[in-house]
Amino acid sequence: MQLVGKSLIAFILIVIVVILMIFFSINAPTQVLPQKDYLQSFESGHNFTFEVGNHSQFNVTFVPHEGFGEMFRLRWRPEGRDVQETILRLKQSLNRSIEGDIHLYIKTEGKGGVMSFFLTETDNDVWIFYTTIPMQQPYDGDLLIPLQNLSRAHWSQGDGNKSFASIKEFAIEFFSDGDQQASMQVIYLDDIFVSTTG
Ligand SMILES: [Ca+2]
Ligand SMILES: [Ca+2]
Repeated sequence: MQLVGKSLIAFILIVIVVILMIFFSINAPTQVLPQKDYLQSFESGHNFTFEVGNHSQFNVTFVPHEGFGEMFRLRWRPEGRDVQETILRLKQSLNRSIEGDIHLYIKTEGKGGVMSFFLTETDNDVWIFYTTIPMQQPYDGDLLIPLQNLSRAHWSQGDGNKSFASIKEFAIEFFSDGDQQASMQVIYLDDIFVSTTG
């Protein structure tokens, strides 16, 4: 009889726990994920233009990216010794404001060089972010580019005031120079977006 009583109590406790688990799973606060405001997902309209240095060769294809449709595959062969010779720049026209940090997916082999990302205002101020992080060693993931880390490029022609209210172009470039020599490598890009919390 005592055993039956203990089993009953155990059963009732289990029922209570299960009811509580169901209750809290239904009422759990939904996580607020950042929304992706895409600049480029490489799904359609591959509307990039390229600028290429004299000693830079490249080949572009689009390949499957599991869960993300297609991605941009760049085979880059920089043979010169300075920025002007080796640069490979992808540019895309925009007509919009940018109101959050930039994210992009990048996968590299880590064979050197420098990467930069920049936004050009309609007044021709250029705001740029340089990094060697995905270039110095193999990288596979999201790269965050905080808007506040963009600084004015020396070739800017605008009023010098930083404003992202009217952006006419974004660009991503890779180059090799004396300090950060790059060799032939394959780089993948995808999922270029502005994060918003709306
Ligand atoms: Ca994609
Ligand atoms: Ca400006």
